Amino acid sequence: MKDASQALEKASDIVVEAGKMVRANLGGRFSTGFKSCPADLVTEVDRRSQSFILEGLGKAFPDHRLVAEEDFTEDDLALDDRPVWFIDPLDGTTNFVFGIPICAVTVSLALGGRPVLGAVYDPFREELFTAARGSGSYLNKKRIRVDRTRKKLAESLIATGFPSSDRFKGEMLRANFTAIFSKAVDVRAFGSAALELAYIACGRITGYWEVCLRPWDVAAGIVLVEESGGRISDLCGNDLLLENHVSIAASNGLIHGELISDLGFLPGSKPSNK
Ligand code: 2AM
Ligand code: CA
Repeated sequence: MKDASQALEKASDIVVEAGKMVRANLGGRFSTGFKSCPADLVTEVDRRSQSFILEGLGKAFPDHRLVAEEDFTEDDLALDDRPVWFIDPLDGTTNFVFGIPICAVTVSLALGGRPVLGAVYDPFREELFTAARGSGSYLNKKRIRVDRTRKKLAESLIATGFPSSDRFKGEMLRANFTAIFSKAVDVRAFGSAALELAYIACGRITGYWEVCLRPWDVAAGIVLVEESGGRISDLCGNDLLLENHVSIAASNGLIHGELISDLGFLPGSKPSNK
């Protein structure tokens, strides 16, 4: 394998190029279909972006596995020791379909179920977020850090997301929304997990959680958050693995315990929204 900084540079070039194509198509005419259910959207732009990324990464890293959102099997997600790139060719597809310019292109390299580097590109703001283990996190090549000034949920801006598939809505509703909404300064749902994690990394939001995501939604963001001094865990505060479905909590580190405790996924916590 080429060294990490070369791999990150290649990944960055690829997401920026793919992102330009995504930007050029926002608000234009493109065909749209659905996957697991009518709310789970995919467009020809997702597929075009994916083809471009697969070709670029495939040429640069012929020995690596490539796992991409629009063309995977559950077996592709089994953890093994081979290097694997997780590819989300358009994160925020629902925003894109509705003409909302909040989307990203993201790729991340993982080893043994642990992401080691990643890039998230927001083509509408021309913001490129990059991180590699041990080398810090960057926004357009400037070092970024989580917001260490906010130490309590009551001072925090929290983000979350809502699953498109009905089968995950029960899991989403286990969260104690009442506790979070009543304590936090405010709550956002931007519709792109990759960008929400990048926003934690650069201090724009303080905490985030979401249930039943996929590895490509979060892999780059995990490195970004951890390399900028933040914390990542599952919804009970345990270490997170990039399994088939990923339920994630992320924060500046300082509010993490309070976020986990108030979310109410810990054994013995009572759901309050039913
Ligand atoms: P996507 O736009 O690439 O599909 C929004 O809350 C977040 O959830 C986005 O990152 C979105 O990624 C992701 N998401 C949407 N549908 C999903 C699904 N069926 N499985 C996993 N993640 C999904
Ligand atoms: Ca996607």
